[in-house]
Amino acid sequence: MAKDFNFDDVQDQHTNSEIEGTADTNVSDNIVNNNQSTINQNNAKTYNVVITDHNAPMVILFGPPSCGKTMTLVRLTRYLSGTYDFMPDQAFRNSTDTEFNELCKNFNAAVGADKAADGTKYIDFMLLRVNERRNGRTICQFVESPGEFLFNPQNPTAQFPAYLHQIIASNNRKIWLIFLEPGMSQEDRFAYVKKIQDLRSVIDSRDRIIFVENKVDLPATSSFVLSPTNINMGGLFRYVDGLYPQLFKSFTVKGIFGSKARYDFTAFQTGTYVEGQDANGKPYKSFQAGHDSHPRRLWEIIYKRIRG
Ligand SMILES: Nc1nc2c(ncn2[C@@H]2O[C@H](COP(=O)(O)OP(=O)(O)O)[C@@H](O)[C@H]2O)c(=O)[nH]1
Ligand SMILES: [Mg+2]
Repeated sequence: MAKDFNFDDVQDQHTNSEIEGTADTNVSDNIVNNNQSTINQNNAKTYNVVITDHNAPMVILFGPPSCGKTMTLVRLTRYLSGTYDFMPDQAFRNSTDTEFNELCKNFNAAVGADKAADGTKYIDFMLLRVNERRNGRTICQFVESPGEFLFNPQNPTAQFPAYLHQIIASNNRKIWLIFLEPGMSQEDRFAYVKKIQDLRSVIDSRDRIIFVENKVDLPATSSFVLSPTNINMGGLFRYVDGLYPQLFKSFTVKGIFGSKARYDFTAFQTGTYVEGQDANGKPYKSFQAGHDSHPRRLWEIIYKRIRG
C-alpha cells in the first residue's frame, strides 16, 4: 500500500530560468571554506558542500545513525548495477582526504564485498550520481551524510547543519528518504518526529517524501513480512503510525474531498548481517544482500518520484 498523493496537479516551478539564475551559488565560497578535509562534530555545523549538477533530482537520505542509510545505497547500487552506474562525486566534499578519495574511486568494489557493512564506513558523507549506463545521463543523485548531523538522539534539538540548508536551497527537485526503524526507543522516536516536522517546515512543499521502514526483518516487524514479495503493508503502516504519533498526519492535507497523504510509505530490508572474524581474527560484520524485491519496491517509488 504505497500511500500515494497525486503531485501532477502541483505546478513544478523548477524552471530552467530559475536554475540558470541561481546556478553555482556559493561554489567559490564553498571551495574557500572547504579546505578542511574531514567533517566532524566541530565543523559539521558550518561545513559546506559543492553541488555541481543543478538539474538532476536529489534523493536525500535522512535518518539517525545506524538506521541503514549507507547499506541502502549499497543495496540499491548492487540491485541496479546492470542498468545504472553509481558514481561518487568527489567535488561534493572537495576533499583532500586521500582515504576518502580512494574509496570514491573504488566505491563499486567496496559495495560488492561481503565486508561492505564495514568497508564503506569512510564514505558515509557523499553524493552519488546515478547514471544511465547506455547514455551516461544522470537520472538522480543520492546524498548521504552522517546521521548524527541530521538527528542525534543525544542532542535532538541541535540545529540542522549548513550543508543541509545548502541542499534545501538548491533548485534541484528533491526527494527525501526518511528512515524509520524498529530499534528506536520511545523517547527517541518522539524527538525524531519533532525533528522531521522541523525539516518539513524548511523544505519546499513540492518536495517528495518517502518514509522507509527499514530492517523489517527484525522481530518487531517481521510478522508483517509474509514473504519478501508479500508484505502486509497496511498492517505495518498502522503499527508504525502508532509508534510515531502525528508523524504521518503532519504530511497529510485535508481537502474538500477528504484527506490526501503527501508521502509514500514502504518497507525495506538491506540484507542479513552476521558477525564473523577475518583471516587475522579481526571481528567484522559480513553482509548478505536481501531479496531483490526490497530494492525493487523502493526503486519503483524513487523512480516515480524523480520523474514527477
Ligand atoms: N537487521 C537488519 N539490520 C540492518 C539492516 N540494514 C542495516 N542494518 C544494521 O544497521 C547497521 C548500520 O547500517 P548503516 O547503513 O551503516 O547505517 P547508517 O549509519 O544509517 O548509514 C548495519 O551495519 C547493520 O548492522 C537491515 O535491513 N536489517
Ligand atoms: Mg552511513
